[in-house]
Amino acid sequence: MGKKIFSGVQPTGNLHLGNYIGAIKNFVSLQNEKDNNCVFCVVDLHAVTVKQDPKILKNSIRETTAAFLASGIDPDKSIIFNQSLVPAHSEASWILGCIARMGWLNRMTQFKEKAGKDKEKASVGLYIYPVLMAADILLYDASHVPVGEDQKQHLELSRDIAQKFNIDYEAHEFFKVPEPLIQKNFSRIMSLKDGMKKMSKSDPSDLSRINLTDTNDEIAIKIKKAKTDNEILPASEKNLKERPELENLLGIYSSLKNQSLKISISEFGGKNFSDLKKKLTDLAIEKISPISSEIKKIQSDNTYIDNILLKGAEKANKIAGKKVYEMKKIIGF
Ligand code: AQP
Repeated sequence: MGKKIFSGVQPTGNLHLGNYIGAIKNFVSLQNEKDNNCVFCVVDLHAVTVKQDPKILKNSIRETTAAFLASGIDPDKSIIFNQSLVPAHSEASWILGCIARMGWLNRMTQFKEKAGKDKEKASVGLYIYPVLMAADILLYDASHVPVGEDQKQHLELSRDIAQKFNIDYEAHEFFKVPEPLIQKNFSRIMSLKDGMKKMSKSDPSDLSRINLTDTNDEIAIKIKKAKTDNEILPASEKNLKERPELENLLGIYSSLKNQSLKISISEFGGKNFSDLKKKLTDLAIEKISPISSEIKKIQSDNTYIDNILLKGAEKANKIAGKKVYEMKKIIGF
């Protein structure tokens, strides 16, 4: 039997290599596996947990959709839609918010990181973000959720919420308990400027990430300026942990080349950083430039993008609307 897949990406601009390697690349492989049913969502309700400019948000929703399509997600095989077009997500999120415990949410590290020191000023939405994520996943009875490593904790929370609802309402197996699908290797791509920080859309420095819409020149400059140390490259995996920037560049190279880290290390052992950077630049351009030009091509036709989202939302509404209706019946509404 195939897998039921659900995953989402926030339309917060600057889709980067981390989003691609950690998530979107896997979406495409999962879509192309026989018998899988895939739902890929542009999670715009999640995006407004921090303030967004309405015009930029609208554009980002389309850009994220274009990135899905340009990377190989096929609207005839997978459901593609934006979350705000399907009211069941907000409805289910409220109900599940009454299931989730404060103690569970207080443990979420992403909230702590994103809220920073002044958490009194963070939105309530940012705090309950993982509950909305649970609603997204559970409404589609997803068996598997492909995400980057940074989302593992939120997925565990979704599992806890599903189990508690099933127990509290004696609704045996009403919610399917989803499994995370996190790649063993290269599941967390780090900033080009700091090997200890994840590559992120919201990093103020554009040099910290390679965007899927970057030109070839921009990719080359960013890799050239990526942080490095002064030592030659090692011939074995030993000591790589103490050289996070090197580990990251080798990881990106390996992932884009679909080869193991071990093979990449044997390719570059004893050489200089400049050798790795040169080959990585060529490879990154080879892989990203077709996606980047396809994104631009697709983005020139907003009606085409909007129609895909509308058609996807129709299909999603049928599935999610039915599930939320059943949820309401179970709880006595
Ligand atoms: N650096 C990363 N390495 C591997 N995977 C990553 N993902 C994000 N960053 C990395 C994965 O991409 C998917 C979509 O992420 P998202 O847009 O929903 O939110 P995020 O995790 O908050 O991504 P960003 O880029 O870091 O955005 P900001 O800066 O707005 O917080 C997810 O599966 C995620 O794991």
